[in-house]
Amino acid sequence: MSAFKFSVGPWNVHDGADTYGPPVRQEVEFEEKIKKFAEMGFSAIQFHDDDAVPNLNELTEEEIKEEARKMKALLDKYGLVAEFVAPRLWMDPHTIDGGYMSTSSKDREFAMWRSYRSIDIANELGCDKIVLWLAREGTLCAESKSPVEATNHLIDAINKMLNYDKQIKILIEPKPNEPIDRSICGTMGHVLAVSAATIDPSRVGGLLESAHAVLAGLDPSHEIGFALAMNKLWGVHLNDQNGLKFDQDKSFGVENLRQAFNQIKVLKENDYGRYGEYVGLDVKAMRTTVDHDRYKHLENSLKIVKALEEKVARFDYDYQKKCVEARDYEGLEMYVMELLMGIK
Ligand code: XLS
Ligand code: MG
Repeated sequence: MSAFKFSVGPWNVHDGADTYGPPVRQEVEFEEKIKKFAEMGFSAIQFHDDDAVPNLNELTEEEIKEEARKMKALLDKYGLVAEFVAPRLWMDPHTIDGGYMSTSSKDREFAMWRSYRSIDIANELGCDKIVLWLAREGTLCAESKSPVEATNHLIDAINKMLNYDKQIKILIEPKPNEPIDRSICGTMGHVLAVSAATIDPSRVGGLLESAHAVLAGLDPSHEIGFALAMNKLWGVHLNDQNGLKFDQDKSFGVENLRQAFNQIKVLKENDYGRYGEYVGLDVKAMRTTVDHDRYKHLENSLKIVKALEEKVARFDYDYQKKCVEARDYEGLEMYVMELLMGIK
């Protein structure tokens, strides 16, 4: 039994196309995906605005709300809820050079239109969280934008969202690079500084994705811990990453089990989820995965989270204390390794 409630995004089951090659699996219908997610034990769905309302650029504001209501009915059918809505600005031809930080005022207006629509969709879906993964917010050519202006554009954009809806909460999902070269908001520290600079810091927090922290050269459990200490950890995307390369979104724990253990440990020690927060997965199947295994990476990630929850429950805090008192960190480290290897 897990202490957590789990969430997943429909993009976590995908056709396997990447920058270098075409699809390798059949796409599955949205309804089939969420039916399977419910069977697997997920209780919430993460949405991009256009996952919830496809082709929303072509629709009026009323039509968008109407479509979102249909999506809500579909979620109800499977006993699922929406965790958040994220404007998918990086995919749009209007925001090739970013949205909120674009040098074009037209693009910035478009980014706000999509953000307001995301808030409308969230309201129809019955959730109060907007996630900003700031994929193209930063520079490809360092001299093309002022980092000062770009940061202020982001703060302005968040203030406008906070004004548009007095209940909505904004969760920034930091990432240091990719697809952008130099991001403006790369770590939890950046997120909290931006939060503090907005008109209502109490409604601006963070969502930590493990792989993004690794890409910033940081340990995800420390990023999680830092945000928890500030009461700003409102979401997590657990996954894994093999070093500093493209964002891999590997199954949770498959590259660095000790680091994965410490993420679960810090979440459990601090009773993460007590305000209804979800443990989200953001994992990709390998390109070689065959059609009928398309959910395996999700099943494996859930299994690993739950197995690590058990390891945390068995963690011997008395022994840890003794080791710390004796400064026997070699002993403590070996104890953790033995626990993870199943020797203890
Ligand atoms: C991509 C991001 C994305 C967000 C939601 O790297 O993690 O999946 O979680 O927009
Ligand atoms: Mg993510």
